[in-house]
Amino acid sequence: MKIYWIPAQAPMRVLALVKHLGIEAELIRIDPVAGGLHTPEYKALNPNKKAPTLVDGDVTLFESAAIMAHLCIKAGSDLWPTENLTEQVEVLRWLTWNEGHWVGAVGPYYIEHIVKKTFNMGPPDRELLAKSGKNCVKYAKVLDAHLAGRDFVAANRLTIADFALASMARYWREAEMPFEDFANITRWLDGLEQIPAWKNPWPDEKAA
Ligand SMILES: N[C@@H](CCC(=O)N[C@@H](CS)C(=O)NCC(=O)O)C(=O)O
Repeated sequence: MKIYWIPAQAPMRVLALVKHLGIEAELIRIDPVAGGLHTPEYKALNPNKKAPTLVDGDVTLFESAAIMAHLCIKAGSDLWPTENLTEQVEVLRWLTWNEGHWVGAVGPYYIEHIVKKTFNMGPPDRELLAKSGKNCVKYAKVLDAHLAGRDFVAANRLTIADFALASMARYWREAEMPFEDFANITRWLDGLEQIPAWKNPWPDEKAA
């Protein structure tokens, strides 16, 4: 099994899961700055020219949520529930909410503060961020209310929905996301940091 990754939040979710479940995979780091996502070979695997991508025998997948589900099924892990379909629908709801709302809410902060720093793309656009607060707060209210009395997003235990929703939000302090009034979100994020594979999702240097 091969997993193509770059040091960014969507591949990070998948790498954390690989580590957490102890899955054997060849982890292939791509250099996006050197055009690694735009080669004909890579585009044949992922026409979006994004990471992550998984190749497992005849199966080639893009989209981190689908890749995480595939990995759980392979490893027999209920981080993607396959026995209890009510739980599966609950996880699916939050994965969908993530792509439909949450990524758009926290994404500007993540991109301006974290992506730009990682890839030497200059300072954050503070004008853009000033316009992003309202949308971020709108959806943070939804998530914070849901997390009241809960340690995890779905099914009362760790699922791939937690890794999906937390992958940008975990940087909330350095990315200046307006979460000060959302104690349930910050408690949930701090709780996830206790999971070793989440705290350090990246492959060892020699494997990277
Ligand atoms: N919804 C996709 C997002 C994939 C995505 O946007 N990947 C980013 C990294 S987080 C990427 O490859 N960016 C490189 C680029 O746009 O050049 C997923 O979950 O896999």
